[in-house]
Amino acid sequence: SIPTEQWAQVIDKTGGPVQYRKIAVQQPGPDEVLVNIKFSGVCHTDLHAVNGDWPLDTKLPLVGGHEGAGVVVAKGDLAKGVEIGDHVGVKWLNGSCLACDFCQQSDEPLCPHALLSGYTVDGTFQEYCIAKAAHVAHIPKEIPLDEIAPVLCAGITVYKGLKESGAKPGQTVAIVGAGGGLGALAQQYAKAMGLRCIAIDTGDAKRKLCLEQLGSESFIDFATSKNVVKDVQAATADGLGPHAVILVAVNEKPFQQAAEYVRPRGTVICIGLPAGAYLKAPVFESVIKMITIKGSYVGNRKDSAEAIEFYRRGVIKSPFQVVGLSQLQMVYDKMQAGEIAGRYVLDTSK
Ligand code: 8ID
Ligand code: ZN
Ligand code: ZN
Repeated sequence: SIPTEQWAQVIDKTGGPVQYRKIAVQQPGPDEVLVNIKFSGVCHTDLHAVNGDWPLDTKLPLVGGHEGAGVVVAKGDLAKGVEIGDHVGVKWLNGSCLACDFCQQSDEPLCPHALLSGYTVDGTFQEYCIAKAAHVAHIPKEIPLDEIAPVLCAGITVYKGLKESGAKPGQTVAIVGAGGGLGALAQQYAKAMGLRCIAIDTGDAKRKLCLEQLGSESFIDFATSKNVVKDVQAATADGLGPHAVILVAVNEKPFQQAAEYVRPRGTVICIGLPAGAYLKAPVFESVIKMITIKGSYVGNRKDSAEAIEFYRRGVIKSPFQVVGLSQLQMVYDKMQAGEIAGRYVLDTSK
């Protein structure tokens, strides 16, 4: 039976603090499902939402979270293609109109009516979460729910970004912010897609992780390198730079460096969203190198299904640690300090 009250992590105002307290369980609307969230990853986006980093207001009070894996416990009359008992994921894209120009061409993240979990609607840092039935990710029952949680935002997003880069098997991608949640998964998806990786981040723990567990061929420490641009180029066999750059760092600097070291004809994919940051590229080199710079934003329903299928096949392994939902503030503190290698996943029962 579904309780009327549940534990959640809530902010009442931008800037926090985040409070672990009991709130009411909502009922699903006609086209919605109610998901008993078992585990939720913590994405840096959740911290941006608390801090008010972006030029887009959140709802308040707000339950954050958008990497939720759980079990459907109730559904509305019009909720199609999903049954009670199914394992599903609640993603950043909680819902979209399914009718606009973008939804019609499977660019649902661009929908002007998109609902964003843990931002414009309550998210997955609670035991029972509402989501639009059309947009929940379907999770095969053989996949443990704690393991799949980070895939539901980080995995989908980097998989989509790698596809958008156009990099082909055998080519090299630089992953900037490689030791974080998105970066760790980016190396694993890149490897599974036949790409070679240069990891860029800082510290010995992240160096070890990238080189020994995640399959990168080289690691550049942005904090100790005397010249990141030269070092990245030197890490490619012919010294001409990586074919693609995946920017998942939460810092403006690399968004102003990538165009300098990307290979001629190469592509820079911007995914990280540091507060108030601007892209920069020299016009002369951008033109004569014929480079491409583009943004990439989560993924559509098909990208999501594909990213989960890579995981189900056992070719994606990325580190995560599980703590209780009650520990969210500790996770945010470590994230702010850049101390998380991989991902934290919250167990909503603790
Ligand atoms: O759809 C999207 N575009 C999307 C989806 C999901 C997340 C975008 N994001 C955004 C988040 O909002 C956030 O801004 O991607 C960014 C990364 O999220 P994350 O992976 O969850 O963050 P993290 O775990 O804190 O990792 C960030 C890493 O960047 C490194 C840090 O050391 C950390 O490991 N980093 C920093 I800060 N500065 C760096 C630099 N100059 C750097 N790495 C390399 N060079
Ligand atoms: Zn996210
Ligand atoms: Zn739409």
